[in-house]
Amino acid sequence: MKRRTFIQNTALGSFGVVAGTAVMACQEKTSETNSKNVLPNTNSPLVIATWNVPEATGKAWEIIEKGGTSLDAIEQGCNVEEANAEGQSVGIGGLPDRDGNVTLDACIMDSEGNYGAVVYLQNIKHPISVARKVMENTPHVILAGKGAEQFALSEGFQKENLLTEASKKAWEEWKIKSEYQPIINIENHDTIGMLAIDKNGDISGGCTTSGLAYKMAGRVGDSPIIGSGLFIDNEVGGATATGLGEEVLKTVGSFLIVELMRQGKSPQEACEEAIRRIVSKNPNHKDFQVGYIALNKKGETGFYSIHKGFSVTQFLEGSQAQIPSNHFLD
Ligand code: SD4
Repeated sequence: MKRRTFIQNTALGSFGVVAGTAVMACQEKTSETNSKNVLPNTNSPLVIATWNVPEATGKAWEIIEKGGTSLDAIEQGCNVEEANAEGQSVGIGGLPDRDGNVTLDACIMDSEGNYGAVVYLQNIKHPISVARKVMENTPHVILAGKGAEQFALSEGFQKENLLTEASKKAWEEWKIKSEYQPIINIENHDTIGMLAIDKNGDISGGCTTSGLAYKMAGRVGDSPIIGSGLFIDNEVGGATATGLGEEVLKTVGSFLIVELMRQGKSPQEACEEAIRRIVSKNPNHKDFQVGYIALNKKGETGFYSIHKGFSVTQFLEGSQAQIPSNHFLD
């Protein structure tokens, strides 16, 4: 999967929806708020993920189709992108922080409300799997840094160098250009946030990322933080985020979306409201991007971003995807 430009929001973008094997895209934009659900109400299993990730989403769908759990689907789906050395926002090949260290954040949440996360994990390419082990094998929910790495090694994960030649080169070029200033709004994004409903109707979700490229050492974004990068409530639905994590954290975006759905909003309406919340609180929103996806218990889905350029991949039975006419704010 090639890296895509996200934050440079004036670039030509498209909303792509992948359903089954059919890929569709749309560059239409309207200024009206879309209040209806624009993706199929399936009432059946599905997988939806941020960005154009048919391999990762397809892997998750394969597990769901065979009757596997949404939790296994999420983990194994995310693993696909984490192992892809060409993807520079997730797992191996992720762009490093400004000191040249690749540090990974991830979390996973199941239908029973269990949650596990790792933050600032180095040298292990599958943070989502380590997050699952934190959830299942420890009394804690988050492990960070060295402790997370030691735990991963004790669970049998292999230590490896995650900085690929391509990412090292990109970092070296960035150093010359930026003179070590953390320029937060120029980075590209491809964080994988994934939500799935299995044949039992149970919802799980995951989020995995190398975070903002060239971030300050020690910086943690929204992706591994419950309620911000991801939230699941099996009675209601789930939501996950991509984009400038600081803005998602400040508005606890994924939790907000799930709570709005609990109050009766559709996933689409809830995503739009969460984006408006960010925009209304931040006059600089022209300079950054945030995108959300959500699904509810009925299998309705929604997605929305501040700017165009965001895309979504969805797998469900058959290939009946509808293209939204308004899935970004400006
Ligand atoms: C972060 N939200 O660390 C992540 C970055 C991201 O696609 O979404 N990249 O802030």
